[in-house]
Amino acid sequence: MKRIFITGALGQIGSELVTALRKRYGTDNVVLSDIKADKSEFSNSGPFYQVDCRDSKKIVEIIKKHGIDTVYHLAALLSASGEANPQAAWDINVNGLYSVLEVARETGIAVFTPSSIGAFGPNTPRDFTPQDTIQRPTSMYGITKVTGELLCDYYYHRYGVDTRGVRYPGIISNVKEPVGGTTDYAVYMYYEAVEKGRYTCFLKGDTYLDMIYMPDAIKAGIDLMEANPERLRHRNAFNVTAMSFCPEDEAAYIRRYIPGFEIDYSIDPVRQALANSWPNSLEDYAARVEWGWSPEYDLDSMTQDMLKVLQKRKDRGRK
Ligand code: NAD
Ligand code: AKB
Repeated sequence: MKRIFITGALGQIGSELVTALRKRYGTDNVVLSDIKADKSEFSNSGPFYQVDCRDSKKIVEIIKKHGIDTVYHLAALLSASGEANPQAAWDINVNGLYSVLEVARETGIAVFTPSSIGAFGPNTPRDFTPQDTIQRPTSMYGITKVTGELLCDYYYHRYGVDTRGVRYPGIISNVKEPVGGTTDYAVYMYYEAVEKGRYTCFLKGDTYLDMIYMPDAIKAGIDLMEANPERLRHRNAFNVTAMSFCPEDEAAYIRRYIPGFEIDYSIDPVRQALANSWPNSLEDYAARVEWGWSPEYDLDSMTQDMLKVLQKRKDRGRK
């Protein structure tokens, strides 16, 4: 039975990963942490620590106290927040990961770290972007993600730390709304479709990006950490994807179920520039071959599920 520690547990991914890991390994075997205080539904339902991921001394204490063997390191600033405050993005994303890797070196725990499609840049091949290719990102977020990928490789090769990770595309979910990302539009569009029947999008209608539905993103994180290490040739920064679409495509799929849905555009130049520098679509062959990655949801099945969940929540709110 694994004993798991999560940093950034109150964020978009953490809020759903916690539930999946607790179901699998038991509530007391999943220890949560975040820099924020826990006012979520997780309060009083298992161990939680309010701690900065850069505080390696405190994290070592927690790891030892709970006999932790695996950390999911999710604490980070996302792309648009990173452009608003590049110094903080470097400090949290790079020094936070460095602190967690040092803890892993000292205590022998395994580390899962998500990279991102943001680790690619304008010189990267845009379509079916290969696993191993040019990475010259132009955003601070991307720079921290490439640095993180290299640091994780280094700690594995130099110190034998069991580092593993994926490059997530934009993640679409319905538990915790995303904050500070570029792909967030794809989540907000579903929320606003159900609430108002219309959405003003901050990316141009023909901006293609890779996306994945949260259940598949969670599955990727858990399956990779449970994979046979002997099969892993890459270990860190596996490309994973489920679908590639643009805002116009998403709107068209929403109209299949909400026929009157309308979209218009008010472009945010910062997030548009970030999106323009990222791939249109990824190739995820290495993840499929090395640990059996395969997503369940495509744009249609994800759209149906998102709208169903959000509509149910809205109807409950009316009662
Ligand atoms: P999020 O912003 O929703 O959550 C991050 C959490 O980290 C927040 O709860 C925040 O309070 C916490 N945090 C921030 N600074 C901290 C610090 N110094 N110490 C401890 N906690 C701190 O992010 P997310 O969407 O859950 O993303 C998690 C990871 O996945 C990040 O590395 C992100 O780059 C990566 N990723 C996310 C997506 C996506 O679409 N959500 C896509 C690709 C990669
Ligand atoms: C963002 O848009 O910043 C994230 C990501 C793709 O890394 N969702």
